[in-house]
Amino acid sequence: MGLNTQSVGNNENLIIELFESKVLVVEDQPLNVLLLKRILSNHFKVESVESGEAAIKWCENHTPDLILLDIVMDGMGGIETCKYLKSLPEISNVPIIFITSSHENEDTCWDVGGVDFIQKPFTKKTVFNRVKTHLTIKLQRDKLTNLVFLDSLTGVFNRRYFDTHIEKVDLNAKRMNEDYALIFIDIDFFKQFNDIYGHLEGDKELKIVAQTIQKTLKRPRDVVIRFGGEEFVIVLPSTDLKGSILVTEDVIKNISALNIPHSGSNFKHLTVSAGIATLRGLKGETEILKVADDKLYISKQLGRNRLSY
Ligand code: GH3
Ligand code: MG
Ligand code: MG
Ligand code: MG
Ligand code: MG
Repeated sequence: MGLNTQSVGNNENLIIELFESKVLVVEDQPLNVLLLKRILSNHFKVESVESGEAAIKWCENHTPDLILLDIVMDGMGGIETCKYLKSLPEISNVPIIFITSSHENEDTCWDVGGVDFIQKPFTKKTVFNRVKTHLTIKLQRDKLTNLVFLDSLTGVFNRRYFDTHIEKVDLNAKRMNEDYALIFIDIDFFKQFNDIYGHLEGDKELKIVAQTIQKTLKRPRDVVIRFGGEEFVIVLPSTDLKGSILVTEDVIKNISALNIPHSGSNFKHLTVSAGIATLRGLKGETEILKVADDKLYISKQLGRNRLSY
Protein backbone atom coordinates (compact mmCIF):
# COMPACT_ATOMS: atom_id res chain seq x y z
CA MET A 1 0.00 0.00 0.00
CA GLY A 2 3.00 2.25 -0.58
CA LEU A 3 3.71 3.14 3.01
CA ASN A 4 7.15 4.24 4.11
CA THR A 5 8.72 5.97 7.06
CA GLN A 6 9.98 9.47 6.46
CA SER A 7 10.72 12.49 8.57
CA VAL A 8 7.94 14.95 9.18
CA GLY A 9 8.17 18.64 8.43
CA ASN A 10 11.10 18.72 6.06
CA ASN A 11 10.19 21.32 3.50
CA GLU A 12 12.60 20.21 0.79
CA ASN A 13 11.29 16.65 1.03
CA LEU A 14 7.77 17.93 0.76
CA ILE A 15 8.47 19.77 -2.48
CA ILE A 16 9.93 16.59 -3.98
CA GLU A 17 6.98 14.53 -2.75
CA LEU A 18 4.49 17.03 -4.15
CA PHE A 19 6.29 16.83 -7.47
CA GLU A 20 5.93 13.06 -7.42
CA SER A 21 2.35 12.92 -6.25
CA LYS A 22 -0.35 11.64 -8.57
CA VAL A 23 -3.40 13.72 -9.45
CA LEU A 24 -6.25 12.05 -11.31
CA VAL A 25 -8.43 14.39 -13.37
CA VAL A 26 -11.91 13.04 -14.10
CA GLU A 27 -13.49 15.34 -16.66
CA ASP A 28 -15.49 14.74 -19.83
CA GLN A 29 -14.70 18.00 -21.66
CA PRO A 30 -11.39 17.67 -23.55
CA LEU A 31 -10.80 21.42 -23.36
CA ASN A 32 -11.09 21.41 -19.56
CA VAL A 33 -8.74 18.43 -19.35
CA LEU A 34 -6.24 20.33 -21.45
CA LEU A 35 -6.50 23.44 -19.27
CA LEU A 36 -6.21 21.50 -16.04
CA LYS A 37 -3.22 19.59 -17.31
CA ARG A 38 -1.58 22.80 -18.41
CA ILE A 39 -2.03 24.24 -14.92
CA LEU A 40 -0.94 21.15 -12.99
CA SER A 41 1.49 19.11 -15.07
CA ASN A 42 4.56 21.19 -14.27
CA HIS A 43 4.03 20.62 -10.56
CA PHE A 44 2.47 17.16 -10.15
CA LYS A 45 2.07 13.92 -12.05
CA VAL A 46 -1.29 14.24 -13.78
CA GLU A 47 -3.41 11.52 -15.36
CA SER A 48 -6.87 11.96 -16.79
CA VAL A 49 -9.93 9.87 -17.58
CA GLU A 50 -13.16 11.08 -19.16
CA SER A 51 -15.87 9.36 -17.15
CA GLY A 52 -16.82 8.18 -13.67
CA GLU A 53 -16.73 4.59 -14.83
CA ALA A 54 -13.21 5.05 -16.21
CA ALA A 55 -12.13 6.66 -12.91
CA ILE A 56 -13.32 3.63 -10.95
CA LYS A 57 -11.52 1.31 -13.33
CA TRP A 58 -8.35 3.37 -13.08
CA CYS A 59 -8.47 3.26 -9.28
CA GLU A 60 -8.58 -0.53 -9.33
CA ASN A 61 -4.93 -0.52 -10.39
CA HIS A 62 -3.61 2.81 -9.12
CA THR A 63 -3.92 4.88 -5.98
CA PRO A 64 -3.92 8.61 -6.76
CA ASP A 65 -2.95 11.16 -4.10
CA LEU A 66 -5.77 13.46 -5.13
CA ILE A 67 -8.75 13.37 -7.48
CA LEU A 68 -10.25 16.31 -9.35
CA LEU A 69 -13.78 15.26 -10.18
CA ASP A 70 -16.19 16.85 -12.62
CA ILE A 71 -19.81 16.72 -11.47
CA VAL A 72 -21.75 16.74 -14.72
CA MET A 73 -20.68 13.85 -16.92
CA ASP A 74 -22.48 11.36 -19.16
CA GLY A 75 -23.14 8.04 -17.45
CA MET A 76 -22.06 8.03 -13.85
CA GLY A 77 -22.02 11.59 -12.50
CA GLY A 78 -19.37 13.00 -10.19
CA ILE A 79 -21.44 12.70 -7.01
CA GLU A 80 -22.19 9.04 -7.60
CA THR A 81 -18.58 8.36 -8.59
CA CYS A 82 -17.32 10.02 -5.43
CA LYS A 83 -19.64 7.94 -3.26
CA TYR A 84 -18.38 4.76 -4.85
CA LEU A 85 -14.70 5.71 -4.73
CA LYS A 86 -14.96 6.66 -1.05
CA SER A 87 -16.23 3.16 -0.28
CA LEU A 88 -12.99 1.59 -1.59
CA PRO A 89 -10.46 1.08 1.24
CA GLU A 90 -7.53 2.22 -0.92
CA ILE A 91 -9.30 5.41 -2.00
CA SER A 92 -11.20 6.30 1.16
CA ASN A 93 -8.37 8.60 2.34
CA VAL A 94 -7.73 10.22 -1.02
CA PRO A 95 -8.92 13.85 -1.14
CA ILE A 96 -11.52 14.47 -3.84
CA ILE A 97 -12.04 18.02 -5.12
CA PHE A 98 -15.17 18.60 -7.17
CA ILE A 99 -15.24 20.78 -10.25
CA THR A 100 -18.66 22.31 -10.46
CA SER A 101 -20.42 24.81 -12.67
CA SER A 102 -23.33 25.59 -10.37
CA HIS A 103 -23.99 26.16 -6.67
CA GLU A 104 -26.80 23.61 -6.75
CA ASN A 105 -24.61 20.70 -5.83
CA GLU A 106 -22.53 22.44 -3.18
CA ASP A 107 -24.01 20.73 -0.12
CA THR A 108 -24.01 17.32 -1.77
CA CYS A 109 -20.29 17.68 -2.53
CA TRP A 110 -19.56 17.81 1.19
CA ASP A 111 -22.09 15.11 2.02
CA VAL A 112 -20.47 12.50 -0.23
CA GLY A 113 -16.98 13.13 1.14
CA GLY A 114 -15.49 15.83 -1.07
CA VAL A 115 -12.79 17.96 0.61
CA ASP A 116 -13.36 21.03 -1.50
CA PHE A 117 -14.70 22.27 -4.81
CA ILE A 118 -13.58 24.47 -7.64
CA GLN A 119 -16.10 26.64 -9.43
CA LYS A 120 -16.17 26.75 -13.23
CA PRO A 121 -14.89 28.77 -14.97
CA PHE A 122 -11.78 28.15 -12.88
CA THR A 123 -8.68 30.28 -12.65
CA LYS A 124 -5.14 28.98 -12.83
CA LYS A 125 -4.25 30.23 -9.38
CA THR A 126 -7.27 28.75 -7.65
CA VAL A 127 -6.85 25.33 -9.25
CA PHE A 128 -3.16 25.20 -8.44
CA ASN A 129 -3.53 26.36 -4.84
CA ARG A 130 -6.52 24.18 -4.00
CA VAL A 131 -4.71 21.12 -5.35
CA LYS A 132 -1.43 22.01 -3.65
CA THR A 133 -3.10 22.67 -0.30
CA HIS A 134 -4.98 19.39 -0.22
CA LEU A 135 -2.02 17.39 -1.49
CA THR A 136 0.16 18.87 1.24
CA ILE A 137 -2.36 17.94 3.92
CA LYS A 138 -2.67 14.44 2.44
CA LEU A 139 1.10 13.85 2.31
CA GLN A 140 1.63 15.08 5.86
CA ARG A 141 -1.24 12.99 7.15
CA ASP A 142 0.23 9.93 5.39
CA LYS A 143 3.54 10.58 7.14
CA LEU A 144 1.94 10.85 10.54
CA THR A 145 -0.03 7.67 9.89
CA ASN A 146 3.19 5.92 8.93
CA LEU A 147 4.95 7.12 12.08
CA VAL A 148 2.10 5.90 14.24
CA PHE A 149 1.37 2.60 12.54
CA LEU A 150 4.64 1.33 11.04
CA ASP A 151 7.44 -0.48 12.82
CA SER A 152 10.55 1.64 12.36
CA LEU A 153 13.00 -1.26 12.14
CA THR A 154 11.22 -3.51 9.64
CA GLY A 155 8.86 -1.13 7.82
CA VAL A 156 5.87 -3.43 8.31
CA PHE A 157 2.83 -2.55 10.44
CA ASN A 158 3.21 -2.39 14.22
CA ARG A 159 1.17 -3.68 17.14
CA ARG A 160 -0.83 -0.47 17.37
CA TYR A 161 -2.01 -0.95 13.81
CA PHE A 162 -2.88 -4.55 14.56
CA ASP A 163 -5.26 -3.60 17.36
CA THR A 164 -7.46 -1.43 15.16
CA HIS A 165 -7.01 -3.55 12.04
CA ILE A 166 -8.03 -6.90 13.52
CA GLU A 167 -11.19 -5.43 14.96
CA LYS A 168 -12.27 -4.24 11.53
CA VAL A 169 -11.35 -7.51 9.82
CA ASP A 170 -13.24 -9.50 12.46
CA LEU A 171 -16.32 -7.31 12.21
CA ASN A 172 -16.31 -7.38 8.44
CA ALA A 173 -15.90 -11.17 8.28
CA LYS A 174 -18.85 -11.65 10.59
CA ARG A 175 -20.96 -9.19 8.65
CA MET A 176 -20.16 -10.94 5.35
CA ASN A 177 -20.33 -14.39 6.94
CA GLU A 178 -16.80 -15.08 5.74
CA ASP A 179 -13.77 -16.75 7.25
CA TYR A 180 -10.43 -15.01 7.88
CA ALA A 181 -7.05 -16.28 9.01
CA LEU A 182 -4.53 -15.14 11.56
CA ILE A 183 -1.03 -16.60 11.44
CA PHE A 184 1.62 -16.29 14.12
CA ILE A 185 5.20 -16.43 12.82
CA ASP A 186 8.19 -16.69 15.16
CA ILE A 187 11.86 -16.88 14.17
CA ASP A 188 13.53 -20.08 15.38
CA PHE A 189 16.51 -19.97 17.74
CA PHE A 190 16.77 -16.22 17.37
CA LYS A 191 18.28 -15.67 20.79
CA GLN A 192 21.19 -17.86 19.73
CA PHE A 193 21.39 -15.98 16.44
CA ASN A 194 21.98 -12.74 18.33
CA ASP A 195 24.42 -14.43 20.67
CA ILE A 196 26.46 -15.80 17.78
CA TYR A 197 26.24 -13.03 15.17
CA GLY A 198 25.44 -9.98 17.28
CA HIS A 199 22.36 -7.82 17.68
CA LEU A 200 23.08 -5.61 14.66
CA GLU A 201 23.19 -8.64 12.39
CA GLY A 202 20.02 -9.85 14.14
CA ASP A 203 18.29 -6.56 13.37
CA LYS A 204 19.32 -6.82 9.74
CA GLU A 205 17.87 -10.31 9.35
CA LEU A 206 14.72 -9.34 11.22
CA LYS A 207 14.14 -6.72 8.57
CA ILE A 208 14.79 -9.19 5.76
CA VAL A 209 12.41 -11.73 7.30
CA ALA A 210 9.68 -9.07 7.62
CA GLN A 211 10.09 -8.01 4.03
CA THR A 212 10.15 -11.58 2.80
CA ILE A 213 6.84 -12.22 4.53
CA GLN A 214 5.46 -9.03 3.00
CA LYS A 215 6.56 -10.02 -0.48
CA THR A 216 5.02 -13.46 -0.10
CA LEU A 217 1.57 -11.96 0.49
CA LYS A 218 -0.15 -11.54 -2.85
CA ARG A 219 -3.39 -9.71 -2.17
CA PRO A 220 -3.48 -6.02 -1.25
CA ARG A 221 -5.64 -6.70 1.82
CA ASP A 222 -3.21 -9.24 3.30
CA VAL A 223 -1.24 -7.60 6.08
CA VAL A 224 1.88 -8.41 8.09
CA ILE A 225 2.47 -6.94 11.52
CA ARG A 226 5.53 -7.02 13.74
CA PHE A 227 3.78 -8.21 16.85
CA GLY A 228 6.75 -8.29 19.19
CA GLY A 229 10.53 -8.80 19.12
CA GLU A 230 10.94 -11.57 16.52
CA GLU A 231 7.27 -12.38 16.18
CA PHE A 232 5.03 -11.47 13.29
CA VAL A 233 1.32 -11.80 12.71
CA ILE A 234 -0.23 -12.18 9.27
CA VAL A 235 -3.90 -11.35 8.80
CA LEU A 236 -5.60 -12.74 5.70
CA PRO A 237 -9.17 -11.48 5.19
CA SER A 238 -11.64 -13.66 3.27
CA THR A 239 -9.36 -16.67 3.62
CA ASP A 240 -10.15 -20.15 4.93
CA LEU A 241 -7.86 -22.68 6.54
CA LYS A 242 -6.89 -24.29 3.25
CA GLY A 243 -5.86 -20.98 1.71
CA SER A 244 -3.98 -19.85 4.79
CA ILE A 245 -1.97 -23.10 4.91
CA LEU A 246 -0.79 -22.46 1.34
CA VAL A 247 0.28 -18.92 2.21
CA THR A 248 2.05 -20.06 5.37
CA GLU A 249 3.88 -22.83 3.52
CA ASP A 250 5.12 -20.21 1.07
CA VAL A 251 6.27 -17.94 3.91
CA ILE A 252 8.21 -20.76 5.60
CA LYS A 253 9.70 -21.88 2.29
CA ASN A 254 10.69 -18.38 1.18
CA ILE A 255 12.42 -17.58 4.47
CA SER A 256 14.25 -20.89 4.46
CA ALA A 257 15.27 -20.23 0.84
CA LEU A 258 17.03 -17.02 1.92
CA ASN A 259 19.64 -19.41 3.29
CA ILE A 260 20.79 -17.08 6.04
CA PRO A 261 23.52 -19.01 7.89
CA HIS A 262 22.69 -19.84 11.52
CA SER A 263 25.19 -22.21 13.11
CA GLY A 264 23.18 -22.29 16.34
CA SER A 265 20.07 -23.68 14.62
CA ASN A 266 19.25 -27.35 14.09
CA PHE A 267 18.74 -26.43 10.44
CA LYS A 268 22.00 -24.47 10.10
CA HIS A 269 20.14 -21.59 8.50
CA LEU A 270 17.46 -19.15 9.65
CA THR A 271 13.94 -20.60 9.78
CA VAL A 272 10.55 -19.69 11.21
CA SER A 273 7.70 -21.58 12.83
CA ALA A 274 4.02 -20.79 12.38
CA GLY A 275 0.65 -21.29 14.03
CA ILE A 276 -2.57 -20.81 12.09
CA ALA A 277 -6.12 -20.16 13.26
CA THR A 278 -9.21 -19.09 11.34
CA LEU A 279 -12.47 -17.62 12.53
CA ARG A 280 -14.56 -20.74 11.74
CA GLY A 281 -15.68 -22.29 15.01
CA LEU A 282 -14.14 -19.51 17.11
CA LYS A 283 -15.72 -16.49 18.74
CA GLY A 284 -13.59 -13.66 17.45
CA GLU A 285 -10.24 -11.92 17.35
CA THR A 286 -9.21 -12.60 20.96
CA GLU A 287 -9.78 -16.31 20.65
CA ILE A 288 -8.26 -16.57 17.19
CA LEU A 289 -5.11 -14.88 18.46
CA LYS A 290 -4.87 -17.28 21.38
CA VAL A 291 -5.42 -20.36 19.22
CA ALA A 292 -2.82 -19.24 16.65
CA ASP A 293 -0.34 -18.68 19.49
CA ASP A 294 -1.09 -22.15 20.91
CA LYS A 295 -0.54 -23.68 17.47
CA LEU A 296 2.76 -21.84 17.17
CA TYR A 297 3.81 -23.39 20.46
CA ILE A 298 3.00 -26.83 19.03
CA SER A 299 5.17 -26.11 15.97
CA LYS A 300 8.02 -25.25 18.31
CA GLN A 301 7.47 -28.42 20.31
CA LEU A 302 7.42 -30.55 17.17
CA GLY A 303 10.85 -29.30 16.15
CA ARG A 304 10.35 -25.85 14.49
CA ASN A 305 10.58 -24.79 10.80
CA ARG A 306 6.98 -25.91 10.33
CA LEU A 307 3.34 -24.90 10.71
CA SER A 308 0.50 -26.18 12.86
CA TYR A 309 -3.24 -25.56 12.73
P1 GH3 B 1 12.41 -20.22 19.67
O1 GH3 B 1 12.90 -21.04 18.52
O2 GH3 B 1 11.79 -21.03 20.72
O3 GH3 B 1 11.51 -19.14 19.22
O4 GH3 B 1 13.71 -19.56 20.32
P2 GH3 B 1 14.11 -18.06 20.32
O5 GH3 B 1 15.49 -17.95 20.79
O6 GH3 B 1 13.82 -17.42 19.02
O7 GH3 B 1 13.02 -17.46 21.32
P3 GH3 B 1 13.10 -16.52 22.55
O8 GH3 B 1 11.70 -16.00 22.71
O9 GH3 B 1 13.72 -17.19 23.70
O10 GH3 B 1 14.02 -15.34 22.12
C1 GH3 B 1 13.63 -14.38 21.21
C2 GH3 B 1 14.86 -13.55 20.95
O11 GH3 B 1 14.63 -12.63 19.88
C3 GH3 B 1 15.25 -12.69 22.12
C4 GH3 B 1 15.99 -11.57 21.49
O12 GH3 B 1 17.38 -11.83 21.57
C5 GH3 B 1 15.59 -11.61 20.03
N1 GH3 B 1 14.99 -10.33 19.64
C6 GH3 B 1 13.78 -9.85 19.95
N2 GH3 B 1 13.62 -8.61 19.42
C7 GH3 B 1 14.75 -8.32 18.75
C8 GH3 B 1 15.20 -7.19 18.00
O13 GH3 B 1 14.50 -6.19 17.81
N3 GH3 B 1 16.44 -7.26 17.45
C9 GH3 B 1 17.23 -8.36 17.61
N4 GH3 B 1 18.42 -8.35 17.04
N5 GH3 B 1 16.84 -9.41 18.34
C10 GH3 B 1 15.61 -9.41 18.89
MG1 MG C 1 -18.74 17.71 -17.49
MG1 MG D 1 9.43 -15.34 20.30
MG1 MG E 1 9.93 -17.72 22.66
MG1 MG F 1 11.79 -17.29 18.40
